[in-house]
Amino acid sequence: LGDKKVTVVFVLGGPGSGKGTQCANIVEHFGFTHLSAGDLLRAEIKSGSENGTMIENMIKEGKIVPSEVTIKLLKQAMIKDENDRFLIDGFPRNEENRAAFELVTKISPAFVLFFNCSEEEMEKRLLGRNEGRVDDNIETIRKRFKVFVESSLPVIEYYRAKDKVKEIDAAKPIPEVFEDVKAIFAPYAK
Ligand code: UP5
Ligand code: MG
Repeated sequence: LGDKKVTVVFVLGGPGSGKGTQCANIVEHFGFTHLSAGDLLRAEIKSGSENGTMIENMIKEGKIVPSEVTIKLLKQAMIKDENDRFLIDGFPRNEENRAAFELVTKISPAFVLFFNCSEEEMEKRLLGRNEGRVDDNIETIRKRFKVFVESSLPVIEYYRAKDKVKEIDAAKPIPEVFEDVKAIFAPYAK
């Protein structure tokens, strides 16, 4: 990012584990900027970009969009924002995402916040969300779970081996999960 020095926290966890919900709380209490990779990709579809159709098809199938597309959006968002603390939500989702982000941005995360939740609970939440997301149907949800286990969990294991993972029991009610999140972010209080 040129001269800009930033603090980045990767917020990871399965589909429906509560990443977006808790990021909103962290923004409010700790002054981070929330960058949801999924939200950036959905905005890219809406903007009518040339990649829009490709991105939409991949999201419908629960597949991981090519790194260069996602990284470009994340990088642009970090450059544009005056803040120097970012929550990157839902990225990196596979080993290739992780390695490419590091190579392109030279950023390594301060830590990884991992929301651990059972598939049974996540499925219930996603089916109840009702925000009209094209991937919140049972067929796509099952594909998302499979991609999470096969491609995204290894990224969490990579950071765990580096002692960078802070794991949270995300099956609890929202306020209780946030109590645990707050304890982790205490050193970042402004
Ligand atoms: N809820 C939240 N917390 C709760 C709690 N503790 N108890 C009870 N209910 C709770 O929450 C989901 C729902 O559960 C909400 O209704 C909420 O009120 C409730 P939310 O906070 O939205 O969960 P979140 O983890 O953010 O779920 P999301 O569906 O956004 O996760 P995904 O990781 O599946 O979605 P994302 O938007 O990150 O990615 C979507 C797709 O984009 C991917 O499948 C992929 O195709 C593509 N993508 C890429 O290709 N590359 C990327 O880098 C990122 C995305
Ligand atoms: Mg989300």
